Amino acid sequence: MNIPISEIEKLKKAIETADFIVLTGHQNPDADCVGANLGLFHVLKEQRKQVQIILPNRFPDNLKWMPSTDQIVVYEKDTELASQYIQKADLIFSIDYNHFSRTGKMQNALEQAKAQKVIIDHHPEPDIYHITFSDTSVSSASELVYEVIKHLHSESIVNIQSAECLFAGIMADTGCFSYNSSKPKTFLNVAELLEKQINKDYIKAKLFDNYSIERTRLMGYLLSEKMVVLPEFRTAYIVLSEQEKEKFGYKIGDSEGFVNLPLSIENINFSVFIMEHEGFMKMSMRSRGNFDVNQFARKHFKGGGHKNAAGGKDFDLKLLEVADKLVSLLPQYKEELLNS
Ligand SMILES: [Mn+2]
Repeated sequence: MNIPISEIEKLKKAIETADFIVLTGHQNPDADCVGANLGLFHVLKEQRKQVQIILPNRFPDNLKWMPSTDQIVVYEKDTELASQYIQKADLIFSIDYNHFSRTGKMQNALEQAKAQKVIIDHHPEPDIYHITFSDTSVSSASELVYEVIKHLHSESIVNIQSAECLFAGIMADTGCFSYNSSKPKTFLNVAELLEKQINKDYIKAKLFDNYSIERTRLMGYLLSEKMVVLPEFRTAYIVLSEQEKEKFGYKIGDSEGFVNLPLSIENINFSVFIMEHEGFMKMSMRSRGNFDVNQFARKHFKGGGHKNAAGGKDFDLKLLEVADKLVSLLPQYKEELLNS
């Protein structure tokens, strides 16, 4: 794991001298993002630091159980207050994202802030920060935060609240330890978090067995009526319209995980989920093996992410046109898709 000691020394000093610290996450924060932020938050609190988490927009309801989520400020909701905190901060962390543009409307405020800026992230090609912890091979931002904390202090400073949040982040970003989790180190770290007496089964249930009836019915509908499988490209995709979202009482976060479903089909290496979302088309992509969806999303759909998990968007095309564009691109990747 890439934890440069020089960066640890810089961060140690920066935390010591900072009077006010702001932690931030990306737009549409997920469990890893919220868990990593809170994991660090609880440790900094333990050190009696003044610290505030600011997220660009609201996080899914099934993360509310994490200790101290009630203290998170949402920029979209409390813009004035959030801006004041950002201006006042001596130290700002970018956690689980690689560029301020990933924070939506918060971007400007962050760019103009006078604070020293630290990144702790596992996405490729991070922007330039004062202090950098970037490792694409790590399971999750939460695990990277845990490693940074251990290098700054020792694991003894991690309290149960912090451990619960970090564990949740790792569990979520690895799909319950099914991907991004082949390294023994991840399991060693998880073992240490379990030593803190966290309730693993409770966290698993909160993250994965906490869906609404509507979401479960929507999933059934998408799989039976909407999934298009293209065996010749080892690809499958699903499109979801605004109208269908309404019909199934869609709530923010409901589509979380849908993109993974087609990958459970034998020989499917590439899965895409396309959804109408607030006037544009939002895409999620997943792949198995060598097919690089980060490159694919960057090149064709104004997006990016990781090699096997990425997102994209389109502001011009209609829902079915995005699907057509996707299908039209597949022949040039045929070789890669078949050998992925
Ligand atoms: Mn993450």
